[in-house]
Amino acid sequence: MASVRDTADVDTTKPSQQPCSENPTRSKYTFDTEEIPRLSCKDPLAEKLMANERPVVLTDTNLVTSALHWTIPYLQENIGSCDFSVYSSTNNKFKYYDDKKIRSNKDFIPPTRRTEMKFPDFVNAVNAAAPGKDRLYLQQTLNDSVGQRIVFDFLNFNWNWINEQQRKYNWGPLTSNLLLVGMEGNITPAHYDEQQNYFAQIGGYKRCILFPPEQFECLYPYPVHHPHDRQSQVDFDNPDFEKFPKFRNVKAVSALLGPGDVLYIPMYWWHQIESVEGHGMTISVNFWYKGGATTKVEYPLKPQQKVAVMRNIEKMITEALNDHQEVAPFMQTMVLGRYLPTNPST
Ligand code: QVW
Ligand code: ZN
Repeated sequence: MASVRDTADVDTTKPSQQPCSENPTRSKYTFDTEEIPRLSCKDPLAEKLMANERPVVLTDTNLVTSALHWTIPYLQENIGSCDFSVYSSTNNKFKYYDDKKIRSNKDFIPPTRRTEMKFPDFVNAVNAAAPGKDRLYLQQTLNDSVGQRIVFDFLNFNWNWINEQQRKYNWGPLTSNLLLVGMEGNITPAHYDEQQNYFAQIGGYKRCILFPPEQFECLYPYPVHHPHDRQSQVDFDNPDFEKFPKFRNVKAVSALLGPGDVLYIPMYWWHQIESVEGHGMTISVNFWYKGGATTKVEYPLKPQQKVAVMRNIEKMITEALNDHQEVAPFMQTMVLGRYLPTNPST
């Protein structure tokens, strides 16, 4: 359903900061959105934002300058004949699920299918795509089995800069670089990761919508044992406000990423990432790092630390009871009439 804001006037008095103009629809969603600052990585404000685990778009890191000549034909020519993980979806959403958690959730139907294919086969399948047909999204960890030209470009990423960030913010090791090649219109729905992320855009444009960890209650993540753990249960296109009333209170920050831009997605920050239509396929590489070890705990805990504590307690209860069905009544017994009124609706 169209909202009033869909037709909201765009302020034309200020020059647009955006590298490309999306269609006039300012927000197709039910919530308000503020722009994430776009700054030089040398700007003290950018450093302050990162030190405080706030998102920021860095425009001049040169992190992936060595890869800005990557196009679909260039990758096809040079990436080699190794297999790539490609997800297919019957709609535009690619909601992540944990294979390991399907066993104990027998009635779970995966919303996407994963296949392994060579890069040229992926390109052919993309070219054969049509309305009503499956969409595809390549999501493959970069490893040394790719062609030598790609390895060369990878080695010429601005490791100096990113290693310096890792040291400055006391992060753990780099765990992986995921290569993401997506069709226009593909959406990775809202979720949070338990890693720090420098998200680098190489080709095409992505709209990144973020929410801070304190909006946990408004975003209704699936139970920890569910294959969709860490994902929001809310369908942003058609939110069920009866089931998820606090989704009315969410407030987002967002950024439009173009080639060369790097978005810092702090650990535990919710993010939904959308490949913008009308600008071709999207190519991105992320840099996932383990969070820093907490040396001295200070109170009150930060919202993201509380999320971590909740996850651990939820896991302990689920494991101790050894039956998902028992978790809700157990937690009710623990709190109702003790920490909360007996009738949860009062
Ligand atoms: C996207 C993301 C990525 C989002 C997908 C990783 C599988 C992340 O980098 O570009 O579609 O969520 O954290
Ligand atoms: Zn993510």
